[in-house]
Amino acid sequence: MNDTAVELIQFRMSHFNEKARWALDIKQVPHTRRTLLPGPHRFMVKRLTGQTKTPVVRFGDTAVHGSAKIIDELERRFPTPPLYPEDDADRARALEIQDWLDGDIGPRIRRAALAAIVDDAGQISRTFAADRSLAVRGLYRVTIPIARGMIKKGNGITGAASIEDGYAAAAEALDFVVSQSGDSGYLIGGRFSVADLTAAALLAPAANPPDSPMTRPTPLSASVAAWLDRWKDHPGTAWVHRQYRQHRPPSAQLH
Ligand SMILES: N[C@@H](CCC(=O)N[C@@H](CS)C(=O)NCC(=O)O)C(=O)O
Repeated sequence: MNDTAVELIQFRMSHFNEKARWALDIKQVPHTRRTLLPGPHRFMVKRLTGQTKTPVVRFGDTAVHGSAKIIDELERRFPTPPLYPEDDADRARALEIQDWLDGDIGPRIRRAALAAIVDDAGQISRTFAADRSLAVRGLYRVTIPIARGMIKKGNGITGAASIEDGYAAAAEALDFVVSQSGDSGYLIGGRFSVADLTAAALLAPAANPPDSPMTRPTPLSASVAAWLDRWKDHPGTAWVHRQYRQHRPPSAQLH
């Protein structure tokens, strides 16, 4: 890869991947995207980074993984528009909110959102392989029942209480964005920052922002519809939709 080329290695439908994608898009960083299927992804990601989680962004020969580290690197290489608040105390608070959402809320919400699709191989295939050929989608679909135990274990889906805990995380974060955003509509310093981007992206699986990279594929299964129904009237969902409408630009992907 040449020194200045930027490549995002991602899953198509994933809130942590959406965080990195949104940061690349808002900074209008011309880049290519390599979309992997969860499962087979691990060979390439492990080779590049020594671990298996996406997103990964390659800046030339340097591979950075972890959405917060990726945003930090983007902020350094492509400072405009800034995602970090200028004021030191605001920046520290915005990064603290990002840490909490990344480390605590994000994985718990994913657990509940995944629980709504994990028993439906067709829905999993539509969610992660929508852009693939019919043959690849079909093949992927038949591997799901074999991988199901691993998907559940890997995401902490261990029973009803673990899923309830995911609902609690979604409610907590939706309540938080409403109480914290106040009159300005933003979490920190009266303007859009890494805190808003992180909250909106990580809440997207619950809020289903329309016309966005995180819009659920249709038809929705009954369990996905029930999961989304829980949150559709929460004012936090309207907050997420507003961030998407006002601050989520179209893709800066190179074609
Ligand atoms: N804290 C990480 C979390 C990344 C993460 O959990 N990625 C998931 C997708 S949402 C993943 O790639 N899982 C596959 C694996 O663990 O092998 C970040 O902010 O990027």
